[in-house]
Amino acid sequence: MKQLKTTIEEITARQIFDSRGNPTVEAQITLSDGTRAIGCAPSGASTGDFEALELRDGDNQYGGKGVLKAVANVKTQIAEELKGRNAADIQEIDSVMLELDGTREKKNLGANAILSVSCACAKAAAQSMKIPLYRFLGGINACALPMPMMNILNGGAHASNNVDVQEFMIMPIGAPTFKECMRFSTEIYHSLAGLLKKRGLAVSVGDEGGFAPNLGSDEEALDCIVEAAEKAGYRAGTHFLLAMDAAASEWKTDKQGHYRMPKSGKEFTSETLIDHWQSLSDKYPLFSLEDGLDQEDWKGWELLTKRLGSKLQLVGDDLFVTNSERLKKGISSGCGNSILIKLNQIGTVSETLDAIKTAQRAGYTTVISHRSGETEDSFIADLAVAVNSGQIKTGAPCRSERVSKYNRLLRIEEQLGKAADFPGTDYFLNARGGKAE
Ligand code: 2PG
Ligand code: MG
Repeated sequence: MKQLKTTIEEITARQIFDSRGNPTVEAQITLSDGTRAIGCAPSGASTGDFEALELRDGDNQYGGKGVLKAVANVKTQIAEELKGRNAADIQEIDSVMLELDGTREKKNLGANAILSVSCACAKAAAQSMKIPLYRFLGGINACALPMPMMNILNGGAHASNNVDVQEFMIMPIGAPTFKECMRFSTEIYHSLAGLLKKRGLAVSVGDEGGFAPNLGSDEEALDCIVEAAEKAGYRAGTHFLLAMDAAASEWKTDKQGHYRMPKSGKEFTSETLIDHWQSLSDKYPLFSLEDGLDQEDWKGWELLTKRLGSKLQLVGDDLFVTNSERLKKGISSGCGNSILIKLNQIGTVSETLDAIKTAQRAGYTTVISHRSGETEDSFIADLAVAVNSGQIKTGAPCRSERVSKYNRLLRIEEQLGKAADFPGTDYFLNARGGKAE
């Protein structure tokens, strides 16, 4: 093989820790020109059943959550196969690892091992070429800053309060720039803290940095946000829209199409849950609903999309798991109109790009996302700009593993200068038939 500046000279890995204090994999690539870069695997709590496998040691250390086997796989099998190859050829790098693993779920090497190497190669190649990561991944057309979906109130599997919906988010669509998005959102976030405190409610935060108070209902959560925003000078439906991730796969029971919320004990069928979402979207300026139904409730998703698809962005997270095959099934049966993109659900950069391409071709929106267990790696910020996704979900403006992505986007916006593009108010108000209010 020809020796290039981006030829891989050395690959190593180590066990580091994520934002929940659980072990995760960090891979390190050294190129022949001396460039060195790392890639870190994130980790979910409300994971979809069809995600690629996160390899855990399952022994008596770290409650079985150690990743030393995955680390060893990077240092031995993966390193042996990849040394001497071109790190800039991500498709080739990924396909070599896929072949080496040989399973659909990536269960031999572990998706955490494979992804950390895939990301580290992309970062090393960009660094060696002296271009930003978003430019390496997306080329000269990479210029759109994403609208943040900022998760300011946490529940579900991400918090130990009594709230069943996992994420209540704000989208500051009235902001003209990404920088202004951060101002709108942080002002609302701090106002929410003040409102909760005044009501004697907890202001401790959940896994993604949003507050995690005990509340009586979904409506109460949304009311708190709307009121706090008003106090800060922002109007729902004008300055910001609302978004929710129900993570309803966590509510499924043994009976198909039957749901029980684990905390409140409230029960629903697919139809009555859709009625619930409809009534919330009638009452509040809701733009986006993620995982409103379970990952196996395809019939329910069809109905949900028929009933609310023209009004709401219906995001498939556990439903699609960043998997082009599952996404194609959803597209052909009319399930959802948007996909959540999480690199570690599928396990390689190139398969992630493929899922994004499949979605964009079908007119599905893409929301680039973090995991609830994150590291300081800000790869997804660059990815969002690279594919002009237009939306990013990366938690509250609190906790450094969340803020590192927002801060990276601030730097990118500044770097792009006049070339920075931003899907502003009109796009979001018109996207769902102008029915935001
Ligand atoms: C989600 C994510 C991220 P987790 O459900 O969308 O917010 O949570 O990483 O726990 O799957
Ligand atoms: Mg989700």
